[in-house]
Parts: sequence; structure tokens; C-alpha cells
Amino acid sequence: MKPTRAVLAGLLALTAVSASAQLDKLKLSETIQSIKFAGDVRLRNDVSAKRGAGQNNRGRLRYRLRFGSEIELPESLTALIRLASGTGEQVSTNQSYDNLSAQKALWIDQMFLRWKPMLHDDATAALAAGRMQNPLWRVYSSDIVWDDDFNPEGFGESLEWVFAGPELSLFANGLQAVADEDSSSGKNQWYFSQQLGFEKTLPLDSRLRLAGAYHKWSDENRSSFGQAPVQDGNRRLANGSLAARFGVGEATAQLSSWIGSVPLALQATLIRNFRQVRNDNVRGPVGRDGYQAGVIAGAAKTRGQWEAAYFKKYSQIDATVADVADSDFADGGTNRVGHIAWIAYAPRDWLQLKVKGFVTDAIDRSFPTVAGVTPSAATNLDKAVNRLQMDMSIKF
Ligand SMILES: [Ca+2]
Ligand SMILES: [Ca+2]
Ligand SMILES: [Ca+2]
Repeated sequence: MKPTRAVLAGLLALTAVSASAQLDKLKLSETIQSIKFAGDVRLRNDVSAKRGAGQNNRGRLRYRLRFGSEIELPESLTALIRLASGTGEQVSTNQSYDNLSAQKALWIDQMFLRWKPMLHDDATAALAAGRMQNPLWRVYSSDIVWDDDFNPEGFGESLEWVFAGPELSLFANGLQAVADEDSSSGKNQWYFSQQLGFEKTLPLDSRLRLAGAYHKWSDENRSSFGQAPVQDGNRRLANGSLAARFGVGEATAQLSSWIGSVPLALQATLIRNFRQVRNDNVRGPVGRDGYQAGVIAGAAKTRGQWEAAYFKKYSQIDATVADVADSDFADGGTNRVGHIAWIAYAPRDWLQLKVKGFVTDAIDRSFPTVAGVTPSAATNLDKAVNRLQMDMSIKF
């Protein structure tokens, strides 16, 4: 062995010794029963082609980092903490390559406590409080109401009961969350969701899961939510608050089945804003309905697996609250119709490649100017937007 090699080997051995010594020294508080670290990174090329007055095409190279820990505490209590990249939006953790490599921020993406008491052998129940993972049952088509990145700040409850005999389970979820607090008002703005559903095992190894939900917003017309960004679609008052009222009924179903050895998921979500017409400030065309429906074939979750999907989406002006709906459908929000398709492949269990396209147009191209309602710049909807996203995602 050459002397330099011997020195290198010695150094490596020393490093290894010190690393294991460090691990020996790692002390966890006695309150921690177990701790799990997990995260994901995603590299994306995000290209938008826009037609319409004042609209520019856009190409963004972007990344997403999320890193978190699940800390198991005594008494069936867990603390869940996740930090993420982004620009502080409620609907995205994307960060564009930008500003000559100026340093980019980390945000509190999730911070909540979850209590999972043992109630019964056939039941699981969970209570959550904080800035939490959305407790409502959602599938891909649900992003017409809730962007997948949206983490409510409030209280969540979940209960699922399994009946082995009829191969049926019933579930219920609740959410009570603060939308905004302002020093100028003694009253916070809130939203409340209730969801009730079931899952039934069917012949041929198929399953049907179906749920109805109602999402009611409270004091939504009082002032803006202070949100960043304001997404396209809803009518707004001059003070930036929503013009319509919102009580959104939602029905979501997923039928999971097989074609040979290929898993197949048929999904549909229907929504109607039942309170849209009850605000006297708002006159003009009623735009309160929406749906998203489609199919996912395959599942790119483990090494060598493919998936392909197609969805049609239609969301009228005040069908739901635009600021929490999916941010990728055109520029996000409502008053939009279009097609969504993707293909994904997992070369490894922890690695996924995906190409996803959106072809969209505004539903109401002459966005209504209503007495007392001032359309903002964000409501210039005379535009078609097509978008292509190429992703490489790694989970660890
Ligand atoms: Ca999003
Ligand atoms: Ca505020
Ligand atoms: Ca407010």
C-alpha cells in the first residue's frame, strides 16, 4: 500500500469510528417513543402557453423540497412536523430557479398533533389540531375543491369502522379551520367540512368508495383572507373578499378494479355551491356547478410500474372557493374547463418520472361585472391556457 493510500484508509476508518461514536451519543428525550424522518424532492420543468390579451407564455424550472418527522409521544399522541420549499403560498411548495441563485426560504408546511386512541378492534379514530394534513378523504379528482398542497389550520376528526361480515367500512371526517384573523375584526373567518362515506368490497377484487361532503364558509364576504396568491375565477368585492357565499356540496366516488393485472381507478367528483345565490350583493349569471371525472390505469409506485391517466374538469365561477382549489389547472382556481392527462413510470421504488399536460379554457370568457363587484386583474379570464409539467420525484 502506498503511504498516501494508507493515510486515506486511516482517515476513513477514523471517520467511521467517529460517526458511530456520534450515533452512540445521539440522545432522544424520554418523551419520544419513536421518531421517523421522511421527505421528498422533485425537479420540474413547468411550461405554460397562454392565449389572450396581456397573457405571456411562461417556462419555469422549479423544485420542491419537503422534509419532515413523525414523533411518537406517549398516550397515543404523535407530533407531525414538515418543512417545505416554496414562496409561502397556500396551494404550492414549488420554488422556481430565480434571482441569480438568491437563497430560498423554508416554510412550516405542516405542524400538528394527532391523537389516535384505541377505541375498538374494528375502528380507527383520530383527532388532529394545528396546521395539518387535510383530514378529508380525497382522490385525484377531489382537487377541484382542495389543492393537494393545501394544509388547513384548525381541527380535524376522522373515524373509520370496518364490518368484516358484509366487507363494508363506514367513515366520517370533520374539519373546522380558521381562514383568516384580522386585528380590524373581532370575528375570525372560518370554514367547516363534514364528510360521510363508505367502502364496499365488490366481486372480482373490486372496491367502491363513495363519500358526500359539505364545506361551509363563514364570514367569507367580510374581508379578504390575506391569502397569497389570489387564484382566478371567483367574483370578488372591491375590498378583495369573495362576493358570493360558499356552501359547497361534494360527492366523490372511486371504483378500483383490474383489467388483467393492471389496476384501474375510475374517479368522479361532483360539486355544487348551494349558497351561491343567497348573497344579495351578487346578481348575474349563476355559476355554481363543477365536476372532475376520469380514469387512472396502472400505478407508478414500485420499480418497473407504469401509470396513465385522463381527467375532464369543469368548474364554474363560484362553484367552490378558487383560492384553495388545484393550482396547476391553468393558473389555478375556477371558471375553467379542460382536459388533464399524464403518464408516469417508476424506474425504482423511490424514483418516479412523470409528464402531465393540461389543455384548458375559461368557461365564461366575459367575466361578469356585477353591481358592487369590481373584477380585479386576477379576473381577466379571456384566455386559454395549456400547461406541460415534466417531473422527476424522489421519495426517501
Ligand atoms: Ca398545488
Ligand atoms: Ca389576516
Ligand atoms: Ca380577513
